[in-house]
Amino acid sequence: MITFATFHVDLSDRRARRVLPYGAAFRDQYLQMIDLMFRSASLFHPNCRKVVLTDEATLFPQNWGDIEIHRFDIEPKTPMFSRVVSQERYVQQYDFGGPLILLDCDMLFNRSFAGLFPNSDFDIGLTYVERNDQPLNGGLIILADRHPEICSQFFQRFREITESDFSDKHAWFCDQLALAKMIDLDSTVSVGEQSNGRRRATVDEARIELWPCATHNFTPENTFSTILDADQGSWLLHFKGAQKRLMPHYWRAHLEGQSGGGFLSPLRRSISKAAIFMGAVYESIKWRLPKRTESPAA
Ligand SMILES: [Mn+2]
Repeated sequence: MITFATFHVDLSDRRARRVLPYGAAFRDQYLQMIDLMFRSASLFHPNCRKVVLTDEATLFPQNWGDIEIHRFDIEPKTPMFSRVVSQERYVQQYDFGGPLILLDCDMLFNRSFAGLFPNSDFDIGLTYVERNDQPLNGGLIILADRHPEICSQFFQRFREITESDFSDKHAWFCDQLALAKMIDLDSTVSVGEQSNGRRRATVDEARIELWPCATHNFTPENTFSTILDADQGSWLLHFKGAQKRLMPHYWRAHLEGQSGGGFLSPLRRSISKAAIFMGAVYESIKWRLPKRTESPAA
């Protein structure tokens, strides 16, 4: 059984909002994203475990389906460092009765990750893009269940580097900078001719497998026209930054109702696709309107 663990702390109060470099999504929007992310996980991984790592204060709905809330004594004003701390503590207490996927909540599964584990002997799985400063995405960290001790040591090292080397980036980006320091993308090796971009590295004893973000952690363009059709190639869609607005539309048009949903399901899907189409039409004519400034992606 695969466990999916996301991280969320409520930053919607004014004090915490000062740490956000750009507009905070509202609390309810985050709860909706967590809900949809877990629904998509369940769609492709029946009977998976769903876990939210959080602080002592963040409120969640009572009896929130089968979602488990794990609370840690962490500082919400430094969300990315606090995420690494809670991930490390969770990994240390995890029973490794199956793989563990640590992921952002602004993501939708588009196919099953279960096949990754029997087909390779990695301990830690990550996704990368070819860029200099932060090539490894901190939003998706995959732990196989073969060597719990090695995974635990990797996370301890990960947290130590995040804490000591990037203390000025504890609000944002310390995790991705630490991963880049631990794993130099230029020194990773391609798995083979048919690798489709898959690469390998070793950190201490941990075997690291890297997949391209283009296939395993794909961020679509921030337009309705790019989500008119279901994505055929990507395993996981990552609605970073301003793209978050597209996530519920993609869910309703292309994923919801795949496992039944009753006789109204095709009708609801058609209505959702029509809404995306109207969004695309609006985008194609809005060149007359003042341009919105785009936020950097997180
Ligand atoms: Mn994200």
